Amino acid sequence: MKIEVVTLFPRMITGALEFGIVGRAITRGLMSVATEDPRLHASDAHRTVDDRPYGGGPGMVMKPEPLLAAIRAAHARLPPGSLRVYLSAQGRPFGQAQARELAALPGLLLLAGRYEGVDERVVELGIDRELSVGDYVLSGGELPALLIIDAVARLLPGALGDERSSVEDSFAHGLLEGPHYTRPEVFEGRGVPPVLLSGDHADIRRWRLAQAVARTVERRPDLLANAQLAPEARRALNEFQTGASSDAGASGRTRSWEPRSR
Ligand code: 4G3
Repeated sequence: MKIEVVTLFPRMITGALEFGIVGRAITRGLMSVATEDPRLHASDAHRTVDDRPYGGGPGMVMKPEPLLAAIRAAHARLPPGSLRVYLSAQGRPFGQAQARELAALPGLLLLAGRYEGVDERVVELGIDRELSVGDYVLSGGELPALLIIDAVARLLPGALGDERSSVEDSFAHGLLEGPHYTRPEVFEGRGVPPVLLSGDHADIRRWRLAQAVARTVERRPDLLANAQLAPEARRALNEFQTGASSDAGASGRTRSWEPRSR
């Protein structure tokens, strides 16, 4: 997959992509990331990329000519069928489903804005989709662009290596992940749930699913409203809900192997 990022700070993008799974995906040739700096398309002596907003008000707006020129230069390097995405807090929410959709594309252009935003005519003329990575305001679209690159990279076939698979991940099943443990068996006086030491793999699977369900109910009940749960996860949820609601107490029955709620 080919990715282009249009940004006034190219090194914010390239510097962050050298590491971990994303870095390996690039060195393995599964993905390429290039940048295009709108400042290189500014025609005046001062290389101006911003201007004051029509109608007044605070802050500056990215001016249209150098920005659209940068988008077109980057888009011309991408294969047909590529998508041009603008990151802003006004966009539709980016989630795992969107990540899967983007990972299936041959190419992706990400526009990272600065200042108060970009001239709206650039969005009309040069952008296919406006996405938000969450309900908060950042000083630029570079971190959202990196976040999307990361979420997409780990879905590319071969990116996680043979031993791991993104289908095991949080959200792949529509549930949060449960807790993880490694050695030592006792750490600062705290043990590991005995079931994980039992060697009974069917039991371990059921326990992990129950943990994932309990955590999702507690922390992200909104996920369960839309979740496409596998039959065995659906069964675990029903068990949790009947078990939890038929009992007194604020958060249902406490099982000995469940960590205390935080
Ligand atoms: C454009 C994205 C860019 C307009 C970008 C701000 C938050 C998100 C920017 C604008 C951003 C997000 C740069 N902040 N939630 N800041 O995805 O108003």
